Amino acid sequence: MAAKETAYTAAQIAEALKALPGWRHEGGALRRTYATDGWPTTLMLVNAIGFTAEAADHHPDLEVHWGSVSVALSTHSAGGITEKDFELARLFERTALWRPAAGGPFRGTPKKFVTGG
Ligand code: H2B
Repeated sequence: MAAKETAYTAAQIAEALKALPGWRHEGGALRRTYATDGWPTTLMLVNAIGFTAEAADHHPDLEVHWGSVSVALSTHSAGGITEKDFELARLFERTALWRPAAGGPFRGTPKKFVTGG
């Protein structure tokens, strides 16, 4: 089995989570809740997560509410959490929380958009 398919131990997960604030190890999955400013942003976030997950062919479980999206990542085929889950969590962070840099070309949306949750 390739290394990326090997399930991490609880200690390895705890160590890797130090670089992913907002994420936790619970119920056999990596989990994070993103809070949003409401349903339209929630659906855009679901689509952004869905697009990247499909591109990776690695799919999170999602729980969708009016003002939040909860994400749970695990690798079913490995029976645990693997590098695939961490890599996708890092990608979701960049996608969901990205904002234009101050002084750059973009004004950025005036909406509250996605917060850390
Ligand atoms: N997603 C997740 N989260 N875990 C898996 O083991 C998994 C997946 N397996 N997406 C993939 C698809 C597999 O079912 C297909 C056939 O590649």
